[in-house]
Amino acid sequence: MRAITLIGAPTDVGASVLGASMGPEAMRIAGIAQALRARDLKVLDIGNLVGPGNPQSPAHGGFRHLDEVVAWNRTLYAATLDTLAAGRLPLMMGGDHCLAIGSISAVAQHCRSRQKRLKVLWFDAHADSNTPQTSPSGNLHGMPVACLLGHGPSALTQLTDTFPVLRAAQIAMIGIRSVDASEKHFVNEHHIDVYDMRTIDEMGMRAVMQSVLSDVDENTHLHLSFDMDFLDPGVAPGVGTPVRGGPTYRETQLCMEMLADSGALASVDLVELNPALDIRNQTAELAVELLESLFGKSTLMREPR
Ligand code: 6HN
Ligand code: MN
Ligand code: MN
Ligand code: MN
Repeated sequence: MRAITLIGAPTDVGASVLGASMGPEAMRIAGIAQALRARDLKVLDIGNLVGPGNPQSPAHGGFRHLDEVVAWNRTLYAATLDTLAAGRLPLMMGGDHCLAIGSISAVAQHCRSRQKRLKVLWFDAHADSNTPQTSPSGNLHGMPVACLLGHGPSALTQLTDTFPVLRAAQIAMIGIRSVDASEKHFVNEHHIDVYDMRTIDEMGMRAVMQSVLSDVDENTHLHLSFDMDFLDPGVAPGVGTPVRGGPTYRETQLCMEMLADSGALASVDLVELNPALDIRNQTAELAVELLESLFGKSTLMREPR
């Protein structure tokens, strides 16, 4: 039986809009642990990590709340590494997307020690590729991809001793539709594999996912970094930075089902859920449904021919 650890990371220090800090509790209320147990997973909820509050200060030197973001990511880094060392799958319940720096730094460290090939899938409306020099907001949840690729404050790019944490070829972005000019430059300069909404419209989600997963083999550790604003805000209103024109409920479920079929999924971030903006916890309930599919729940009547 697969074992999974739920790690609550209740913070919104990386964002402007407050409320992502309530994400973990909303996921619990939506029944995350019970739903995953019904998938035949051994589930341990270790509760919430503890970290600094949100000082709500303006940007200094191009970013906001750097000390707080570093503190949260250090703690998350340690919890994620411990979980992986225990042979369990870490499911980080955010919290805003700055937390992916800590979780993915730990996953990368683990993969290096086990000689596993790490591939990160970034499901998001945004490219999260700003640096303190380019960010329009100073919000660190808009910078994790750049940090992981070695661009950003050293306290975040060097949580682990390997620098940079990721090479651009190890990441694929899906669902992108809101990109700052500087991010477009960054993504193209680094030749990151991007499946933006135009590409999804033209290729269809099935072909996109086949392409995304085409290089996954038995030695691949697949990390899913899932920002809830990936989905169209019509189905997922409970997010701080909604962008219309996102994937539908079924397109997103297909992504999760195809990820489950890959058999390579080994760690997950579920971030940017904002219960303060949600309607009757529907976005948290949606997140739980997506995770059920990610862990093998299927609507197929029988095995495909
Ligand atoms: N997220 N590109 C914008 C910024 O402020 O850098 C938006 C970032 C959103 C980040 O949703 O994880
Ligand atoms: Mn994001
Ligand atoms: Mn986003
Ligand atoms: Mn670079």
